Order: sequence, then structure tokens, then C-alpha cells
Amino acid sequence: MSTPAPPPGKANSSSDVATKYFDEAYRMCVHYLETLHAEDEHMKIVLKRFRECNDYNVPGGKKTRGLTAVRSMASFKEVPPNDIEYRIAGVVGWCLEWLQASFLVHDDIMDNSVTRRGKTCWYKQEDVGLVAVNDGLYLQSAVYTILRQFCRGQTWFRDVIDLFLEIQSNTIHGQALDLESSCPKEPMEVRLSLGRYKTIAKYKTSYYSFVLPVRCGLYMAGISSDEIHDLATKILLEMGHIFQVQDDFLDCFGDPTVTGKVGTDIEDNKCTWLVAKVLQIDNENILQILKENYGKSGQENVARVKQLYNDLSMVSVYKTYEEEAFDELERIIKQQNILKKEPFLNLLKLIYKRER
Ligand code: GPP
Ligand code: MG
Ligand code: MG
Ligand code: MG
Repeated sequence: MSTPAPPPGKANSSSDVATKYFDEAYRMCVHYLETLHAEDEHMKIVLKRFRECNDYNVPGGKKTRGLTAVRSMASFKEVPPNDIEYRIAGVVGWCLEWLQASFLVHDDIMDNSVTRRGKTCWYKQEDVGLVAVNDGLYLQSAVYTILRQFCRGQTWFRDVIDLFLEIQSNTIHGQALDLESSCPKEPMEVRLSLGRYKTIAKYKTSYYSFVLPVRCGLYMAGISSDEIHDLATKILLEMGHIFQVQDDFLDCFGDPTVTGKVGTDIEDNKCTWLVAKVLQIDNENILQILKENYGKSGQENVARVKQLYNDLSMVSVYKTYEEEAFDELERIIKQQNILKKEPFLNLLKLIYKRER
């Protein structure tokens, strides 16, 4: 792929009509959430807490998932969407952002992370702590509260709700495998294999980050054919895989001032693309170094693993992988004649050589 990555924020440019509707929909959703149980005086303190929780955790990301739902709806429709269709797609887009926020709040606790989107993780805030578990559950319930309030009358309502529920379950299964794989009860060669990695990335990331936004867009555009949804899923799972490989690379080699998060994968004993690639090399010395240092929180252990990655030129191995994987997926998208190519190519471009 030869197109350079768009500068951060370009996808959010004000000339983008999807962005305009999308930004407007956030306040509408929050406003509705704040009416829930507001008639009971005692709930005031809870509504205040949830307002802070929403504003801290939902809107501060890249918004790729939410905007992808709106853009997909617009590109798959035969005729340009009207105001109402854009607004309602904006609401569905925000539901993706609420789902993402709920996952991130919980993921940061499980991964013992410190920063997220350039700020202290929600659970690390002095007055939050483990109450963040309930806040994360609230964020997840908000997805369905919003969908039921604003989308119930739509022909695609049932399909979209079903898809959210199915993919939420997939993600929880993926997160469980991610966590099981960081537990030393299985041998390192088994739990950190490339095969295991592929399953983790597919379930914990690809479904909710790529399949869900685009398939919501298809449903909102009135497209429900199995053939189309199946091929879209196949392509989007590949895209999600590349995205998680990038996430793992950035965890170790990214700039935290750009990614907004400090990596913890080595300390956390995670099954990442980097460690799985290294373990593919059949070498006793490499295995020994990893056994002594991987999954340990000491600075010297983490530094030893990073040194091993450098000795094995993992930056260059990654760059070659990224280039080839993008080229291959671009070829697959262009080769088929069932799906509109442009929305898929645009999404692929959006993550090409991403640094955050
Ligand atoms: C990415 O993992 C996957 C998720 C954030 C999904 C979490 C799912 C739950 C059910 C809680 P990651 O830990 O690599 O992400 P990051 O690098 O952003 O912390
Ligand atoms: Mg995680
Ligand atoms: Mg994490
Ligand atoms: Mg990560």
C-alpha cells in the first residue's frame, strides 16, 4: 500500500458530514441517560457520578468505531441519507463508543494499566478505585438503554441489537483467552503461540472494532443479505488482526505521548504478536531469555525482553509484516465484486501505518 497514513484528526475534519452529525448525537444520548431515575431525589448523586464517568471515558478517543458506523451507512445506501438517517446512525455510532468505553475501563483494571487516552485510567483516579467495575457495567448497559430509546422503531433494530449482543459475548470470550494466556499454568510455547494469538486478536478486538461498526452500517443502509454480511465479516476480521498487531507493536515501541497509554504487555505476560513471532524461532537461548524475563515486572526484566526484540530486529520484521498484510488485504478487497470496495479501502487507509 503506498498511501501515507492520514494525520491524526484528519478523519474528524469538519468537512466530513458524518462527523458533524456524530458530534451532535453525543449530547442527545447523555441528556437522555441523565433523565433515568431522575425523579428520585436520592439518585441525584448517582446521576452526577455517571455524568462524570461518561464524559471522562466515552468521548476522548479517536472515535474510529463510531464514525465508521455512520460513514458505512452513508456509503452503502443507494441514495444519500437524510438528516434523520444521519442522526440515528450517529446514535448507533455512539453506542459503539459506549461499548468501547466499558471494555476499556474494565481492560485497564485487568491489565493494571496506568494511562489511557493521555489521562489517568478511570480506576486509578483517587476517588474511583474498584467502583470502576460498576461504572464499566453502567457504560455497557448504556449501550442498550440508548439503542432502545432512539432506535426501537427502525426496521433494523432487532438485527442491530442481536449483533451488539453477539459481539459483546465474542469480546468477553476473547478477553478471557487473553487473560488465561497470560497465566503461567500452560507452557510458554503453548500459551504464547501464533495460533493462540490469532484467536485472541479475532475475539477480543476484531469483532467489536471492525465487524460491528461496518455491519451496523450495512443494516442501517437496509442491507441484510447473508452473503454480503459474511464476506464483510471475513475482510473485517483480517483488518482487525492487523489492527491488533499494530496495537501490540505500539505497546512496546510506540510513543506514549502519541498513543496516550503506557505499555504493560511484557510485564503482564501477554500473548502478543511480538512474543509469538519471537517464539516461532526454534532457539533454546531465546526461550531461556524469555522464561527468565517475560511476565516479570522488574525494569531490568522488561529491558532484557526489549533488548531481545531489538537483537532480533523486530521493528523491521513488523514493518515488513505491516506492508505485506496491507497489500494482501487491499488485493482481496479489490478482487471481489460483492461488496462496495471504497468503504473497506477507506477504513484500511485509516489504520495504515497508524501511530496511535
Ligand atoms: C484490546 O486489548 C482489547 C480490548 C480492550 C477488549 C477488552 C474486552 C473486555 C471484555 C474488557 P489490549 O489490552 O491490548 O488493549 P489496550 O492496548 O488498549 O489496553
Ligand atoms: Mg487487555
Ligand atoms: Mg489493555
Ligand atoms: Mg494493547
